[in-house]
Amino acid sequence: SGISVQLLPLLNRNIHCTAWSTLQSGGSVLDAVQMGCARCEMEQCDGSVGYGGSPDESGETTLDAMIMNGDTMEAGAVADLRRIKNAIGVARAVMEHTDHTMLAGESASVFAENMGFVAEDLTTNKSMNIFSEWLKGNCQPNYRKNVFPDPSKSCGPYKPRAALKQHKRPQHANTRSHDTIGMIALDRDGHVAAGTSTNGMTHKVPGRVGDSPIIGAGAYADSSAGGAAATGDGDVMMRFLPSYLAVELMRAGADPSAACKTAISRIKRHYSEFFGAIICANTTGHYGAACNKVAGFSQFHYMVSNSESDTPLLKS
Ligand code: SD4
Repeated sequence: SGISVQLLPLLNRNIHCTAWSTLQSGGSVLDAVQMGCARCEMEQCDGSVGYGGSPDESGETTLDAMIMNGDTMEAGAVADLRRIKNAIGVARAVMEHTDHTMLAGESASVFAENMGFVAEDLTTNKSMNIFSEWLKGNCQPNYRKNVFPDPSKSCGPYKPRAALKQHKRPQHANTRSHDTIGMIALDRDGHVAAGTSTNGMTHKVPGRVGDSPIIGAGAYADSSAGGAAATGDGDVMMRFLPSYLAVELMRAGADPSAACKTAISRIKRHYSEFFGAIICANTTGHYGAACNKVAGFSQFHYMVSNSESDTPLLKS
């Protein structure tokens, strides 16, 4: 009864099954995307989704998320969301309860509280530890040394960036596998939805917003063409709207794999070493994926459930 495709930060079948079983039990494609992402938020997938991950330069975890309805082209997004764990839920509330598309920062949190979302501290012992190690100058073990050859330049000892006048201090994607959950769901009636949820980039400048909540960058859905979702080095990827591009290429007749490859190579033209991946699915339920293979990090995993098999197919 449709298809659910997702870029998963963790090889976690349960999260995948949450989206698929939502579809199977008659939920809408939007419900499937929301429930799948929300589960990841609660389980803190890989530390890159939900609370307790990717502390910023002040130690705080902030969340980005979006959801898009490919039938109506409505979308809802939150950026730099603070104190609320269920970012994808707030994104959906923005879509369904306001005339707006994106709310950001402190005011987004106030909106969420007014909508009944519980305000909680998003800091955990783990995120505090990542932060305090960084203050001391200890990099996380998974830094992309190949991309940032001098890791000492990109971690502590902490000095405010402004004082250093170093606004371009390199950021790091968390590269154990990849980050962010990105999902596409398509049902048998051809409804398409897509969404993302992430806690962004570790040690980001407070206020930094990544690609994930940007419509057309993190994800895109149009029931007349298909859906796409992307993950990786958001600061670079958002400049190319890869999800929008992939959907438009599928509309023009490209098969999903070719659409994904083109979206990735468009970014590579300018940033050959960027870290990122994209998944897409068209309205006939065909899907594809592509990533940029930077040395040492050549694998992205995604999972697919469709009516031929409701056992998630794991792909690299
Ligand atoms: C971001 N794309 O905020 C997200 C996080 C990520 O590898 O996927 N990092 O840039």
